[in-house]
Amino acid sequence: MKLYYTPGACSLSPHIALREAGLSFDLEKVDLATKKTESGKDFNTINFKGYVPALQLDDGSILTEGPAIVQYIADKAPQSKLAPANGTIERYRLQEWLNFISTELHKGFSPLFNASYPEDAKKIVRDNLGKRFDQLRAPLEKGPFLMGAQFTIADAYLFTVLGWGQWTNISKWAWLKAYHTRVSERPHVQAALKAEGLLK
Ligand SMILES: N[C@@H](CCC(=O)N[C@@H](CS)C(=O)NCC(=O)O)C(=O)O
Repeated sequence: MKLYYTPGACSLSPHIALREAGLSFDLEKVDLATKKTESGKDFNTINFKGYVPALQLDDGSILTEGPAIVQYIADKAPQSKLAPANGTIERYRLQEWLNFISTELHKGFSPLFNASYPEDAKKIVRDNLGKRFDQLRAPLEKGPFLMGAQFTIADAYLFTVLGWGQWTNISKWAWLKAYHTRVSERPHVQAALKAEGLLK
């Protein structure tokens, strides 16, 4: 498999999942500004949507959309317990979290990355994100992970999104800060951050 990624972007979530799952994979960096990959390919021909993450499977086909990719990875390595078994209520609980992170947090952040978005509108965006961060207090204080004792792909995704703290300063939310530190200390998370050049 090969993961197309951009350092620190939402592709960090499947990158962490691949390492936590113990699967072998290659990485190829994508420059989102030019849509060129590090080997010189036009990324739009790999993912017509033009965004990371994109996972090239062993048969050469491409899987996109972070929540689908991380579930594929987890199901390739069931012994890693990165996702509860398909068909169980716990699996739907996991999907409930993936959807929350994707639609309420990940896409909630997007306007903050947009230089042409007006500053007063960005304040509303930050306030909305803040409400979602408040709602994470109970599950994260209970923790240690989103779904309890077991680290799952939802944690890889939430950790990734919370890493965009330069836009919101998550340290104002003690439970987010503690959780982010807890996840960042995992050896496979450290390895992913190093491989993306985000850690020395
Ligand atoms: N719906 C997609 C969104 C992916 C996405 O937002 N990727 C961002 C990085 S975090 C990106 O590559 N943006 C560049 C672009 O859209 O041109 C998913 O969940 O995988």
